[in-house]
Amino acid sequence: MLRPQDTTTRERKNLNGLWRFALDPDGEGTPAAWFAGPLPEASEMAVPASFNDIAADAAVRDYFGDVWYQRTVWVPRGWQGERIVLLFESATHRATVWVNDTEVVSHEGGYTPFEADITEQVTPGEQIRITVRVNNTLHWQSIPPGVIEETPAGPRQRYWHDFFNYAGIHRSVWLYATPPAYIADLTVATDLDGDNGVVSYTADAVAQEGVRARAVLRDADGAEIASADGFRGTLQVLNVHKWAPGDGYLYDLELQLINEDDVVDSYHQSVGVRTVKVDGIEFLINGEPFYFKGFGKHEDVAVLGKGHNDAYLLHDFELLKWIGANSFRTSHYPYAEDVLDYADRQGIVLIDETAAVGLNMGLGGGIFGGQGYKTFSPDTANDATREVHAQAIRELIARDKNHPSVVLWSIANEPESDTEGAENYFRPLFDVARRADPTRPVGFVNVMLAPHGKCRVSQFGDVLMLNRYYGWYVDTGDLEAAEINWETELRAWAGDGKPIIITEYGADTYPGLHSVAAGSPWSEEYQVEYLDMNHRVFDRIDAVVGEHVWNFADFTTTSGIMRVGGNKKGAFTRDRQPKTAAFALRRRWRSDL
Ligand code: GCB
Repeated sequence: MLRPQDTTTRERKNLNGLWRFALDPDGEGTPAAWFAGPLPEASEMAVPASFNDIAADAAVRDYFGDVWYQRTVWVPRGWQGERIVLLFESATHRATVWVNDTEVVSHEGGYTPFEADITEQVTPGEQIRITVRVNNTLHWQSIPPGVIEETPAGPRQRYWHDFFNYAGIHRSVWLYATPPAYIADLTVATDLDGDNGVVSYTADAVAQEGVRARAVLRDADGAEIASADGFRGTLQVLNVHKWAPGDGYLYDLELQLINEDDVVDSYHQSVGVRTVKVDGIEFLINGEPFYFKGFGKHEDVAVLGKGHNDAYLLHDFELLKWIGANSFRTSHYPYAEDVLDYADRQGIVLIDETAAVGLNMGLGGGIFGGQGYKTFSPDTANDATREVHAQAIRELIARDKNHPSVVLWSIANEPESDTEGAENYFRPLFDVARRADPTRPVGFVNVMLAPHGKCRVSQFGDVLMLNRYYGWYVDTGDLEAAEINWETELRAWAGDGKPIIITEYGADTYPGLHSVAAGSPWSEEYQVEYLDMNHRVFDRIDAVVGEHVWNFADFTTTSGIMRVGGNKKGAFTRDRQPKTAAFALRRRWRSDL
């Protein structure tokens, strides 16, 4: 699936704005066919946004089940004879879509796009009604998982990940038109050959008889530098300007479908020419050792929840630049595609993660209240869950494969990984990722409960990604003990001979809480001492090739005795003001100051 764009042969219409909206707590909408007419008793809802925090109403905030979105739209009258498609960049966690009275598509998974060819359902120049049933319930066969538990006060949604279950239509919705013969997919891979670059491409087209393909590569100034004929080919880039961390130089690859001498479809793909390789304990970008400096982030802001917002996108990247970060992880789900496009242009490096988070009843019991479930079993995370997980990996890679910023796939965050069930669950998932993308390393993020010697899944990864909280969840307030214990564990991992990225380390910090007493958890001073201790350990171990502080900014979670208005491990507050630790990180990461 290609992202909609305007080209000489394509046109798109953005459907963001206010949609009609209704909760459906009694599940009436489907049997009563709410899609067949105006939504009954509808209010209005912003798209893109999470619906949870828009209303000042706990019943909306904590709602789970079906919600309905609806709007009408005029199909542009110039689209006669075109193929017309309706695309959602995401709907969390699943959706079914109707155009007028006809169901056109259903999709599982809250963070990847889906589309429907609606050419047969619409007439250019006429109005259509689009109705979407979004469902945000988490269960054992969803990624991420959850359960509905009966309580004396009624059913409650429980889940085991540490961020609020924001839901709704979080990203743009598009109506777009292509010619009937169209480019359906395009994959690029790049390599370096001395001073020159190599761009290989493969295109799929739904083509009419006699249509041929042509690829044209232009530099950032628009000058044509190479071209090739065919649905697959290789282009040489003399004296290539490489894509590199901090230098988001992009070429433009235009793929054309040509009938006789007419270009019948044209699609543009930006291309960053770079290589990624793991070699021993090194993580190489363009053959040079790369050290990850940055954060695990979240898509999480006031009012919008997980709704994409361009102003926050730019501001967050400005703060990354200010603090000297060169990378982040899309913890714990695929982010909006605008984020990846911008990272490409800014030369920010990404670890791209699926939404497989919370597959760990050890943590569920320990931190978020006793659950009494077994993670992997026929009744809990099972073969059907794994198939949903596999599909989530395929959809992530299909969407993000052409982004030079993405250098590593993370197929899960902190799953149970010290049992036979975990090993059997994960082994085939690594194969799924490698088949979908043979060009990038693959890993998963290991949890403290599965330390070196116990973890049975890290053997499958090209890179070790570790989340560790020595000095926070263990050795709380005792950074001397934490330093010894952390170094001991890390040295054991270093013995595996793979690069290690510390994908999380962090301490909750209440902004404005200060203490002159060393070792005072929650204070701004303790966050700095805690980070300093970690950095001393990392700097002593060669295999450590990266440090991602948890988290870039404070974020919303479910309520609980471990959380004070959310998770407070941000270097920045939720409204992006720096804590003392932000200045300390800036001093460590910015060599130019
Ligand atoms: C973790 C999780 C992350 C949590 C974090 C914490 O290990 O990966 O989702 O928010 O710990 O702060 O406890």
